[in-house]
Amino acid sequence: MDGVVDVTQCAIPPSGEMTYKFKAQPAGTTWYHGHYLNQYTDGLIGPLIIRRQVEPNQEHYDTERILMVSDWYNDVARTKLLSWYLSAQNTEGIEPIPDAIVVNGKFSQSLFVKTSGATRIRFRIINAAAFSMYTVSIDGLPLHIIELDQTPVVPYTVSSFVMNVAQRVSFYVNLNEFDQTYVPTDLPSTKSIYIRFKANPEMYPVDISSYIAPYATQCLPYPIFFNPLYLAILSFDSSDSLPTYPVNQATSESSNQDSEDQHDVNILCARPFNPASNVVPNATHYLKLVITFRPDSHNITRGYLNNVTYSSDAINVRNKAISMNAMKSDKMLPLLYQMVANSASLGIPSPIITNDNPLPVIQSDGSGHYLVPYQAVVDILLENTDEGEHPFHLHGHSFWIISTSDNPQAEQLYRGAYIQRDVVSVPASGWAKIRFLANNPGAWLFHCHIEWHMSAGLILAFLVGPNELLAQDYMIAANQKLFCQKYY
Ligand SMILES: [Cu+2]
Repeated sequence: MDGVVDVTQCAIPPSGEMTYKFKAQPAGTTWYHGHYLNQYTDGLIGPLIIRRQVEPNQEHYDTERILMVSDWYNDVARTKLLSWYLSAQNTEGIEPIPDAIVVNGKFSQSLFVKTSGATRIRFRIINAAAFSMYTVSIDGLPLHIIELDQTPVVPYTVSSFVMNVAQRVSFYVNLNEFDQTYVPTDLPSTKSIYIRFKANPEMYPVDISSYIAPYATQCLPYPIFFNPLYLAILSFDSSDSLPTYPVNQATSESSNQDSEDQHDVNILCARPFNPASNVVPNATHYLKLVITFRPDSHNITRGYLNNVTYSSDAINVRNKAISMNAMKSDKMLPLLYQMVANSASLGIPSPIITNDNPLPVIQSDGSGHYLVPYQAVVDILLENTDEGEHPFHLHGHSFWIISTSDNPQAEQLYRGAYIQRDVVSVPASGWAKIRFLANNPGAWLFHCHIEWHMSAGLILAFLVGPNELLAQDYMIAANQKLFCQKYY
C-alpha cells in the first residue's frame, strides 16, 4: 500500500484487477487515490478510515461524519487539462483553475449533513483537491481539533482552520455551544447552519472572477467562473431547510478571523495526545531541498527539487534528461523492483560529510532518487523559492514538523515533542523543516501533492534501506509480474 505506479508497482491494466493486502496501520483518517495520469483529479478518490480500538477523545462525541472536499473541473484532467498545462503555450505555467468545489461529490448548497439527533459530532475533513487549500468553519460553532492527518492531538479550539491539499483534520462540535447571537433576533430560528469551505483566491495565479481558461468549452449547467466559497448545510432536522440567516451573515469577530487565518496555525496549537508514543529522535542525516519552477529547454514550465525535475512513464514529458548510469524511472521496472533485483548497483552515493553541515548529507543519483540508510533520522529543509505554497507529502512514513517560516519559534518551543503529520505546507517564498525516521525499507515518493505540480515533476524518490529490503525477502507478487510482463 501507499504505492505508486513506476515506484512500487506496474499499473493495473484496463479491465485488470489487483488485490491490495495491508496491515491496517497506522490508524486514523486517510484517503485512497490513484497516483497515475491525473486520475485522482478526475475522481479516483475515496475516504479510508482506520479506527482505533479506543479512539482518543471519543468521550467528546457520539457520532461522526466524513467530509471530503475536492476541486471540480468541467474538463477531463488526464487528457485536456494536463496536455495544456504542460505545453509551451502555457508560458507562465498557470495551473488549471478549478471550475467549482465539491464536497462528497456534491456542489455548493446541495449537500445536507444531518445531525440525526446528535449534539456532539466528530467531523473528519479530507482535502482531496487537485490544487486548492481551504479554510474550514461552521457558522456559530467552535471547532475542537482532535486529529491532524493520522495523529491524535490534545483538543484545542479554533473558529476556523486552513488545510492544504492531502491534509486531514478531525474536530468535534457540540451544538449546545452554538452562538445564539449568530442568528439576528428579528429572523426566525434556524433549523440548519452552513459548513463553509473557502478557497483563498490569492493562491491562484490569475483573477478567478474573470478568468476563462484557453481550453475552456462553456457547457451549461456547469459553472463558468470559480466561486471560492462552498456551503454545505448542517441540518438539525430532516426537512433539508436552508439556514434562515443570509449567507454573508458573520459577526465582525469571525470575519476578522477569516482574513488572519490564512496560515496553518496547527503547528503551534497542536500537541500530541500521547507524548509517550511521540519520542522525537535526534537527527543523524540532513537534506536540503530547494523548490523552483522554471521553463525547461522545450519552454515547458516544470517544477524542480535541487534542479532536478522528476520524470516517469506516468508523466508525458519530452524532457528526459536522465543519466545513463542512474536508475531509470521511465520505461523501466518500478523502482522497488529495481531495488530488489540489483540493490548493489543502485548507482547512488552514500551520505557524505560536507563543509555545510555537521551531519552526513543524503545523496542522489542526479535523477531524483535519494539513498536513505535504514533507521536514519533525516532532517529535511525545504526551501521554497516559488511564490506559491506547496503541500509536501511523504509516502510510507510520517514525519515530525519541526518549524516553518510562518512559525519558526516552534523548533525551540516544542523541542522533543514536535507534531507528526504526513503532509507539510511549505509557505510561499518560505521554508519548512521536517524530520523522519527511515524505518520502512522500500521506494517512497516525496512530493508536492498539488496534482499539477506532481505532473510538472516536483517529486523525488527515497530509496530506503535496500539491504534491509533484501534481508526481509521482499517478494514481488505474482499478479504484479503479470502487470509488468513487458519486463519479465
Ligand atoms: Cu506544489
